Amino acid sequence: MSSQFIGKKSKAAGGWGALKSCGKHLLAGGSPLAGAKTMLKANQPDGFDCPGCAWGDPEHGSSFEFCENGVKAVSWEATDKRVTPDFFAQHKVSDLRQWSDHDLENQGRLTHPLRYDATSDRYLPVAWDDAFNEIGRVLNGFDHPNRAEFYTSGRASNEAAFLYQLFVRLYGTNNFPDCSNMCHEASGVALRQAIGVGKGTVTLADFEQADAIFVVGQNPGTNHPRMLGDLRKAAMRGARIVVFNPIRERGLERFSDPQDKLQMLRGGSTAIASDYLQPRMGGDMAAFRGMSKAVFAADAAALAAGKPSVLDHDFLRQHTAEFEAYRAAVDATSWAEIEDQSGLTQAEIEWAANIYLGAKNVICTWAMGVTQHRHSVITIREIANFMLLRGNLGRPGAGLCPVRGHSNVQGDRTVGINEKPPAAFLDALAREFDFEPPRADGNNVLGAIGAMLDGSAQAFIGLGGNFARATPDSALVAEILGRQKLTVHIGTKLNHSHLLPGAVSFILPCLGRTEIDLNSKGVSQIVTVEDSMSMVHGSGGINEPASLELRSEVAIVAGMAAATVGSAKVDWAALADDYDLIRDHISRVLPGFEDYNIRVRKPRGFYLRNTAAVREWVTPAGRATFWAGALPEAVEHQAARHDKDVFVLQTFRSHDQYNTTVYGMNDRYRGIYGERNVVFMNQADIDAIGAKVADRVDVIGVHDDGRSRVAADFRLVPYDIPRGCVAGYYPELNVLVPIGTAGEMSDTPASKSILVRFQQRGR
Ligand SMILES: Nc1nc2c(c(=O)[nH]1)N[C@H]1C(S)=C(S)[C@@H](COP(=O)(O)OP(=O)(O)OC[C@H]3O[C@@H](n4cnc5c(=O)[nH]c(N)nc54)[C@H](O)[C@@H]3O)O[C@H]1N2
Ligand SMILES: Nc1nc2c(c(=O)[nH]1)N[C@H]1C(S)=C(S)[C@@H](COP(=O)(O)OP(=O)(O)OC[C@H]3O[C@@H](n4cnc5c(=O)[nH]c(N)nc54)[C@H](O)[C@@H]3O)O[C@H]1N2
Ligand SMILES: [Mo]
Repeated sequence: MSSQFIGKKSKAAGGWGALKSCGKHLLAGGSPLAGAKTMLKANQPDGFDCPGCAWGDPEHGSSFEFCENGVKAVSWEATDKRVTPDFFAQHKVSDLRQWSDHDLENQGRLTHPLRYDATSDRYLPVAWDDAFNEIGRVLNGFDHPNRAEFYTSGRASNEAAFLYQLFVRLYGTNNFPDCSNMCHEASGVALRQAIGVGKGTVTLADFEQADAIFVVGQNPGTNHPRMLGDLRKAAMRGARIVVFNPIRERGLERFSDPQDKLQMLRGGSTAIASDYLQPRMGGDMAAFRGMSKAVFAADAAALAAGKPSVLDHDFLRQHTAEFEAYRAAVDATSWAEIEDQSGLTQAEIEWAANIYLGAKNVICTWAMGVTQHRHSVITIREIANFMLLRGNLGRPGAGLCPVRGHSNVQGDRTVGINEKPPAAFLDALAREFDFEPPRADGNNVLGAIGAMLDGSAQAFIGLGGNFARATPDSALVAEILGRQKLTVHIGTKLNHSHLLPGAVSFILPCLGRTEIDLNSKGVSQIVTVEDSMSMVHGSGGINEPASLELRSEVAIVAGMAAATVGSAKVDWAALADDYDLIRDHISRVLPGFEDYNIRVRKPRGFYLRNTAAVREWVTPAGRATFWAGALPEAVEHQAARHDKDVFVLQTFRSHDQYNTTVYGMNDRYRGIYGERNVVFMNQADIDAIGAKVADRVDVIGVHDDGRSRVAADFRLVPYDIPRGCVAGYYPELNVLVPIGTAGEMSDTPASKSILVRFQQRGR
């Protein structure tokens, strides 16, 4: 069996490999000079916001924050390749459905609005107004506005998202399935419960003052490369960086910063993680409970020795609720339970707790390795519990930091993309626009899938994204999208969701972040976005649009809205022609956005006040609140071990992809080349199932809900991962993620804890 796709792992993240890759991607974009110029304007005060990730921008620092994956995201959008009506004349939709994710998007930018023609099975060009009118006609033909689902992917700007939610609420529904339902939903839910605000409490400046940074369930080397620069600086001044990750991720081990010329010349690199713990998947809550237990034990020992307490009693007394209940819950949790569920030893956990105790200021960051499990909400509550013990919240150098994914996913939520909108927001909207918005909760992603499945929803409108590939049970979702009466996709590049047309179906191509957005007076417009650190800033494109037919997301939303709900309450055309007017509305609807138009034009924009960061607690108790529940009875790896053939699978990202966008077939940091159908497995497990390295297997879902799930023809790769745990790439493995097994209280698909077994092919 050939295993040529398994090669060397990069020695360190970043470095010359990253620069080489940048060059390649800038060249692939077409004119290299244009590509490089475009990159120089990314995340600069007078440029565009990088569509890569939601990590914050430094206030001072180099004029061009280098980031390999930022380059890929930008050159993928700023490509010279085009998907014109000719392309669709050549290819039937049913033929295109056989293409890979990579091949579809790699055809280039969509150029014309298109309508599906069932007779020829092709997309044909359509006039914008005809598309809008037809969309309005179908939407207005339903017996209830809840028949339609309005999805948002987190690239949409604040202006587009605000207008979209206004349109949809005027139409009459809160059906806002949103990519964050599959992403950081658990962080929002848990943090609102614990500290009264569903966002992180730190800014980039805090990373300069932290003595210890805990990085949990996150792979920044690939997904937030600019974060590595901040971690490296922290490591170099002696801060401890403690990683919790079942897999040894190269980018967390060593990083060679391309901004550091000397290091690049010497071929050196900086160790990032000072301490690397490998829990079993889903074991983080137990690990944090164990660290709290160790902190309480250290406190008891200190007091017994006549030394001061290691807890921050002033903070606990003044600012928290339920502390004693939490202490009792920790006491009641045994080390045996903790070790079994976390997959770590007491000694390892005590080691990490000692780092916490030795640090004055601690930051804890996390991402999908924490949020995409069944028990994510209580895991994040436990992280908050642990951080509260020593008052690591609301002071410089300390705090909680969920690292967001999409570049404006946080902003979209802020401006109203929310299936459970707060009453105060709806009240403000009602006042500003003089209408009665719907009050009943709408559907999230899983709710929308359920509604499309049982027929209660019959229309899908997507503001960006790739719903059919990003969602769980993707084969099923593909089938139900095709059953809709209306499907509309607003996007920049062709993807599989576009190829599942409903009875009436449109692809509406939009401008990307990098492109100039001119209004009727020839003035270029800016949009705004919010990063993970609650900084809101402007973004204006610099490239000529990919086609003269393209419209901005704002203009497309305005066009659909005018045709559907009319312009009596809102002058959609005027708003689309002057985004300042949209921002004026936002500034009157949302607290914190006063003088929006003035403040977003300042370099780096402005900071949205975060109550928890200044120790104001908007919780029912009026204080930061401990959660005093028990550990889950069993997480997946515990449930799985009763059957030696069952494994827990996590689905993550390779270095060459952006969610469902597959740039290339390599994953250099993990040593995989030219292949994506792989499963990373402990060598002992490969032996135990009687297989060999690079053997071909089918991965079979074993969630017990009567649905059969198979991902066919994957190859086994030995990897440093705990036994019983395996990993592979999203979106190829989404056929295995069950819609019925979701996060408790977050309803997030459990994409990091899927139960599977393996069937060797040809046996
Ligand atoms: N280049 C690039 N950048 C991106 C994206 C992209 O696809 N490509 N996607 C964007 C988006 S939308 C998001 S949400 C973020 C995603 O950023 P990440 O959360 O870093 O994304 P994943 O690749 O899913 O990686 C999850 C990590 O969690 C670990 N993990 C899995 N299960 C567990 C567990 O139970 N416990 C612990 N402690 N760790 C676990 C995995 O080994 C892996 O290292 O990145 C954003 N940025
Ligand atoms: N198994 C598994 N499933 C997952 C995850 C996982 O880790 N494992 N991660 C989940 C997470 S964290 C997320 S955020 C979701 C992501 O889900 P989505 O946000 O739905 O997916 P993306 O792949 O980011 O969307 C890519 C498409 O967006 C369009 N696009 C790109 N730029 C723009 C733009 O500027 N405007 C518009 N209108 N469209 C644009 C392009 O047409 C492109 O094809 O997937 C989730 N699904
Ligand atoms: Mo995400």
